[in-house]
Amino acid sequence: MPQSPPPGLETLLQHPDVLEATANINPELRERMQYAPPRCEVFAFACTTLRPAEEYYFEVDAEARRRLPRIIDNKVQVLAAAPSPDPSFEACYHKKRNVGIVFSGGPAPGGHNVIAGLFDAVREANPESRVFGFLMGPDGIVENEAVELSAELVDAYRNLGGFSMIRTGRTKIDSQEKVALSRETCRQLRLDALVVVGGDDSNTNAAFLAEAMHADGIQVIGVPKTIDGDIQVRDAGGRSLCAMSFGFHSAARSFANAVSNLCTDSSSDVKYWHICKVMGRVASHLALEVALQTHANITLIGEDLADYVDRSRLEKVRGSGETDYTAYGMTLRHLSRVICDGIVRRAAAGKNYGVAVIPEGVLEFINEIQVFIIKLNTIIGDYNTTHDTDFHLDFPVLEDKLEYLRRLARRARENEAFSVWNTRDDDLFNDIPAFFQEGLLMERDSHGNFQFSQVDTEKVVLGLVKDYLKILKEKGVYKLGLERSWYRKTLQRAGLDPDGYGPVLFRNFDDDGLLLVREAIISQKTLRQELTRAGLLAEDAPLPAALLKVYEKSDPKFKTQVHFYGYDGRGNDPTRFDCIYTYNLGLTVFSLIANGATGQMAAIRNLELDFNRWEPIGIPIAPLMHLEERKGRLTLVLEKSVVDLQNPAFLVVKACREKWLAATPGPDNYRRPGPIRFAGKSEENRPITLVLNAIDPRPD
Ligand code: FBP
Repeated sequence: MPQSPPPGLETLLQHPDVLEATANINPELRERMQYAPPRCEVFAFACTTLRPAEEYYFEVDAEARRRLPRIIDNKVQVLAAAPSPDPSFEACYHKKRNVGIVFSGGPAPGGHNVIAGLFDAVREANPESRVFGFLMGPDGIVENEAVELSAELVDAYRNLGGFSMIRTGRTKIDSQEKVALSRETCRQLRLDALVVVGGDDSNTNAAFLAEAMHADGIQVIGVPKTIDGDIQVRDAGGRSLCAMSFGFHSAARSFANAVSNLCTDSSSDVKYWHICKVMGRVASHLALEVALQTHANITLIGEDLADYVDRSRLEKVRGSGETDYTAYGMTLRHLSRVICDGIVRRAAAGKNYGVAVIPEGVLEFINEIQVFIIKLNTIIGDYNTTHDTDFHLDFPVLEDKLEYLRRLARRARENEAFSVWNTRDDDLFNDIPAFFQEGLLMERDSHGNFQFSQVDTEKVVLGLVKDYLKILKEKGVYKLGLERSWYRKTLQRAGLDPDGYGPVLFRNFDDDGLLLVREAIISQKTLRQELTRAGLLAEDAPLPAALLKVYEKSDPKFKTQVHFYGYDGRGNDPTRFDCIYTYNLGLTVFSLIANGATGQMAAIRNLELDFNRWEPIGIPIAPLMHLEERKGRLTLVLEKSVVDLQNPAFLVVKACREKWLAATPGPDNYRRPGPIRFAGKSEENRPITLVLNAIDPRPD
């Protein structure tokens, strides 16, 4: 029987405070949505023109020239004001247009403002123009699923994170059939232009669509989106054209706030190492920015690990005329040693806690994993082509996949010419845990990328770290440093002489600093042996409780908490930097369209400088493409930018490593960036990476 509501409930629900408290929109959100981002100077004019910037040049890939002949010779274009345009130009600029826009790939904060900027510019140029949003990513183009954007809809998402207005997807328009369907959609909607907001792969797609739709007169413009920050464009002369994709700053700030909170917790509770994996499929830009924002104790940078040289190995073969190639690049074993070194040193300084940041894509930079990824890509790609089927459908469970690999290894034994997967590969692969095998064999995304976000990278790394710490414990190396005053007090309370026992218990009793128990003492048994040998304990006497307490305190327990920061930061509302950046990208897109450009990516030059120096530009996409291995074959794609180890941002992090590790008694050097704020300055101005990379480190 339905129960009748308690008396007065209706009145309670209508109370203004209840209405305010339960509304979907709170005052902060309202303020955010009403914010009108400033416009770059050039947009003060009703018309803009494009000035080809001949000073920029690119090294064009021959395959890109062959496949993209209509757009390969595009130039960098700088937007300029057109204060008194001639009437025909003005008429064309303001003509009625239909423009379609699509989000492609993972969400990135600021995407809605690209739409808002474009929508405002389109409507200001001609109120009768229409903007369509394709639903669910590129599938919306292929299947003609679109919604016409109204002012109400656009207003409801201004300055808000996510891509929820029209949603997104990862479909790649990579077949003749999908291209034909996309052209048909554009024709049916009478589109003048299509805007693809996406990462490296989606901008690659945009270039191919621009080429395919050239004859139809449909312009295609790309927009550099990805939290990974790996769309950073320079010309062949090293001049920066796009310093950062949008969404990076907001995601990095969101991750940094969470990591910084863990630094606070960790240094309060002093019992956990927090292992934080942060997104970024391959490049470690996000981890680098998090390091700069938080000063976490350990931050791995994949690109740096790949650059590792084991000097001891080179030393061993010095003079023999041989080169030990295994000395170059990081192995999983080395990696665990690097992390353990930091953990052990902090423990010696009395800090058996800390925060380590691990980039999601770190394994891509580890020698043996990279080899596995490439080999498995080739095997899966070849299987699909040869059998015209799908490897993952044919071998749905791990055991079936492993059995297929075993068959390949047998084939390699029978036929030396077959080398893609040999017995050694199979043995090595069988040595890694099943969850990681599964991860490495997992289906690639539609663009052929290895899906690092699906792999428990932190678990792999942590497993190795735990194993090695166990060894270091057995060797007596991993010890917690003890306060001298605490040691004295503990022994004196028990009526024992601290100076008598000190030299037997500790390796540094006569020096300064925290006390470190001798390496030989790794158990109660060995403690007893040392005391007996020194004549401080009779053979059959019980261990004094105070000495046991000292030993136990010096024996660190490695307790961890594992975190993954990715999807949360991707869904954050944008920082003020990203709000302004993306709104101006939207305005830039319209200027490119109104000036007839196609195959260009909208960008803002000088992002690293103050807003009044930002310059909207168009960057040609085709000349940025190169051949890359995807699904086992070479594919033409936009080049990803990884962390440049010569750039100031990395050099600063490298130089501060020791300080931020803080393997000395005393406070840590954590930095608190705070949450993303919509008001206020500094943190929200721009990524620290950009600020540092804009510095010219050469002496005057
Ligand atoms: P984009 O390159 O499409 O912007 O996506 C980046 C990213 O967020 C990576 O950081 C992450 O590895 C991946 O997407 C996760 O993909 P999915 O959303 O398919 O889980």
